[in-house]
Amino acid sequence: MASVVQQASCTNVPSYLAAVNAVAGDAKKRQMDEFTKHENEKTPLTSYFGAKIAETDIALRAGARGPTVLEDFHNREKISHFDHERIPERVVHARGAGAFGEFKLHTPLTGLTTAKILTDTSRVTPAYVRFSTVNGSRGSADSVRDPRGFAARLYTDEGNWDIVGNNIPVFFIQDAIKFVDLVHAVKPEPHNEIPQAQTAHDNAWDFMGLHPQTTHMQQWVMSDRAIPRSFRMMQGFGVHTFRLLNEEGKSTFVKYHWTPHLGTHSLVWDEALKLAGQDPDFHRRDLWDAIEAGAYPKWELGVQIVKEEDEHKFDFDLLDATKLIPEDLVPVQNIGTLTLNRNPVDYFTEVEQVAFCTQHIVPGMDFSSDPLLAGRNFSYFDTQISRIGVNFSDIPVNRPVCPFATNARDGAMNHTSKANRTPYHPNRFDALPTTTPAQGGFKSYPEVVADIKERIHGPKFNEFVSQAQLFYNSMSAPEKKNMISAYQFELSKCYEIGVQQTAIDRINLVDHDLALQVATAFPSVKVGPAQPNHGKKSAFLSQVEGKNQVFTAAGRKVGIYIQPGYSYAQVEPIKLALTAASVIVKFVGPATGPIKAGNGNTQIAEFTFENSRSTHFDSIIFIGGDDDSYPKTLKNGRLIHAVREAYMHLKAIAATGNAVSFVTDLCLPGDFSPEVKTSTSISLENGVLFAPSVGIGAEFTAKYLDGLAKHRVWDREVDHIAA
Ligand code: HDE
Repeated sequence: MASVVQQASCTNVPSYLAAVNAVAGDAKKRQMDEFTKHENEKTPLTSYFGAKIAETDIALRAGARGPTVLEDFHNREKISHFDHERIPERVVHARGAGAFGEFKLHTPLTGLTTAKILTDTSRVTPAYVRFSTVNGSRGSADSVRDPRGFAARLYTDEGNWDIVGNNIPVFFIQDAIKFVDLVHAVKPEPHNEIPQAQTAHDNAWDFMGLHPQTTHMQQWVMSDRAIPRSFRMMQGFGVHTFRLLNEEGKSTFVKYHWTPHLGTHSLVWDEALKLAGQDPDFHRRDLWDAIEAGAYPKWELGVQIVKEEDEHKFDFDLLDATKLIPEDLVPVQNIGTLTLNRNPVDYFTEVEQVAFCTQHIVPGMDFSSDPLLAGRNFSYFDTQISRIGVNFSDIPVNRPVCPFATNARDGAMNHTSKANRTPYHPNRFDALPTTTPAQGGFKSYPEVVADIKERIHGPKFNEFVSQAQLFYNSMSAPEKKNMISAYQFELSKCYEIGVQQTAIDRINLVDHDLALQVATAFPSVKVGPAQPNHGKKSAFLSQVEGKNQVFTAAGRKVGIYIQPGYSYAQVEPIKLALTAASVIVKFVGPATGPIKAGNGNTQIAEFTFENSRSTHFDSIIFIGGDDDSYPKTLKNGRLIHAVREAYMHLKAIAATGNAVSFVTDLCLPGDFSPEVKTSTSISLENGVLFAPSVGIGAEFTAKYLDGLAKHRVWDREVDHIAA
C-alpha cells in the first residue's frame, strides 16, 4: 500500500531538457556538460571497452539446459561492475538531495574582505546545495525528527567555497573530539540497529543527559525546527564563527545565515510520522518538483559581523558552537540571493559523490579557532578519501570552475594525464604552477596565539543553560506545546528510567514548567525544585511569531478534490487565482486522467483518492457538484479521512457549493455552526472556508490565499492535535 502511495505522488517526470536548458551561461553547467554522457537508443550497446554487443539478455550457456560458461566476458563484466556500484554512504548526513543554481551578491562587504564573491555585485556565481538529514541511512525517510544539513557550495572565480551548515544555528557539542561519541550514541543502537533515523532511544538520551553542552541544541531538536515542511522553507546556518580578511589583512568575525524567501515552516509531528511511510521522499520530491515547475527556491545570504575588538563583549564565547549570536544583539544583514534552478541529471555522480569540506574557503576568508570547526576541517577531507578516493576533487561536481593547477599526482582513479615533468615546488621551470603571495593567493590570518598547550576550553564554554532558556522562552504557545509532546514522545521510547530522569533533570534546568509538563507522561520520574529562568526572549527565534518570518502562499501545494459531475464554474477561478499566486495546484480524483465536470468540460487529475493522502498537501479544497446528488459521490472513507486528517494537522481547508455539507455533516459533525451550510456569504470557521451558494470570486480566493499563507491554523481546537 505504502509503495503505491509513494509512486503515485511523483507527478513530474524528470525532464532532461528542462534541466539541461535551465541555466544558460552557467559556467558550472558548461563544465558539467563536458563530462555528461548522453546515451540514447541510436547508440549501439557496447562492452565497457567498446565492442558492440549482440545479446545482453541471455548469458552464454552450454546448451539450453546446460551450465553457464565463464567465457562470457560480457556477462562477467556486467555483473562485476554491478557488484561494485555502491560507495560507502556518508557516516552522517547519508540521506540527502541536491540541486544546482546561482548566487548573486547585492550588498557588497566592501572593506571587510578581499573575496570577490562578497564584494563584486556584477558576478553570477554558480552554486550547488545538498540538503540532508543527519542520523538516518541513505534509504531512510525524509520527514524524521533530526537537524537538516544545508551544505552550500559556491563555485567562485577564486575557488570553491563550501558553507557546510545545518538548519539549526547551534550544535550539540563544543569540541570535535566529542563527535565520535555523539554519533555513536545517536545512531541506531549497535546490538540490534534500532531505531533508524531517530534519537528516540536510550543511548541518545543517555549521551545528552551526561553532556550538559547538548542542552541548547536539544531545545532546537525538540522544537518544530527538526521537522521542516520543506527544504525550501528552512533556514541555513554556517554555525561556526569565521573570519573575513581585508586588503590590509585586518580580520572581522562573521556568522553566515541563509534565510528562505518562503519563510521558515514545519510539519506537525503526526504528519511527519505518517509521511515517513506515505512518502519517504517527501522533501526530496518537493525540491525536485518545485525546480521542475520553475518555482525556484531562493534564500538570502545574511551575515552577522563582529569586529575583532568586540570578540569578548558577549556573555558567551564566539568560539563555542553551542551558542548563537542573538539577532537582537547583532542584526543579520542580507547581502546576496541564492537561487536553485537546476535538478541533477545523475543522482549518483552529482549528489552522492559531491564532497563538501569545511576547509574549502577562498582568499579573503579564514577560520576562527572554534575547536569544533578545527576538527571538521580535518574530518571532511579525510572522510571523502575513504568514501570516494583521494582524487575526489577531480569529479565534475567537485571541480572548481576557475583555473586550477596543483602538484598532486597519482592516487586511485586518476584519469587526467598531467603533462608536467616537475610536480614539485620550486622547480627549474620557474616553479610552475606558481605561487601568488602578491596577487591575492590565500594567506592565513596571523592570529597571535601565546598560551599553554593543554586540554582546556575558555571559561564561557561552561555555561549551558542561558541560550536554551532564551530559545524556550521565545517560543509561542503552540510551539511550546509541540516541544512538550516531542520530549514526551522521545523519552517514552527510552526504556531506562534513569535515562528519563536525567533528561527531566536537564529540562528542569532550562524551565521548571516545561519539566513539570513533560514529566506528566513519566510517573516514575521526579521533577526537582524550580531553577531560575532568566525570562529573556529573542524576537527572532519563533517560527510563529518571530520578526522577519515570512508568510506567503507562494510555493505551497494544494490538493483540489473533484468527482465526475463537479462544478467547473467553481474549479476554474480557484485554479487561476492560485496559479497566479504561485501556488502549486494538484487535482485529486477517483482516477488519474481527465475528470468530467457537470458541464462536460474536463480537468486532469494527477492524484487519486487512493494514491494520495492529505499529508501530501499544504491545504485541501473540496469542490461542489452541478446537481444535488453530487454530495453522495463524496461519501468515500478516504475523502472523509482526508478532511479529518488535514483538520487535525491544522491545515487550511475549503469547500464550495454542495461539498460544504460533506465537510460539515460527514467529516467534522458538530465543529461548525449550522449557518455555514445555508449562508449566502462566505464563512470562515476554525480555519475552514465555506462558500455554499456564492460564486467563486475575488473574496473567496483572497480569503483562501490568506489562510494558506498562514501555514497552520494554530488556534484550531488543540484536542484535535492529539486525536
Ligand atoms: Fe558534519 N560531517 N561533522 N557537521 N556535516 C559530515 O562529511 C563532522 C557538523 C554537516 O551534504 C561528514 O562528507 C565532524 C556540524 C553537513 O555531503 C563528516 C563534526 C555541522 C554534512 C562530518 C561535524 C555539520 C556533514 C560525513 C564535529 C553544521 C553533509 C560525510 C566537529 C554546521 C555534507 C561527509 C553533504 C557531513 C564530520 C559537525 C554539517 C564525517 C567531525 C557542526 C551538512 O566528515
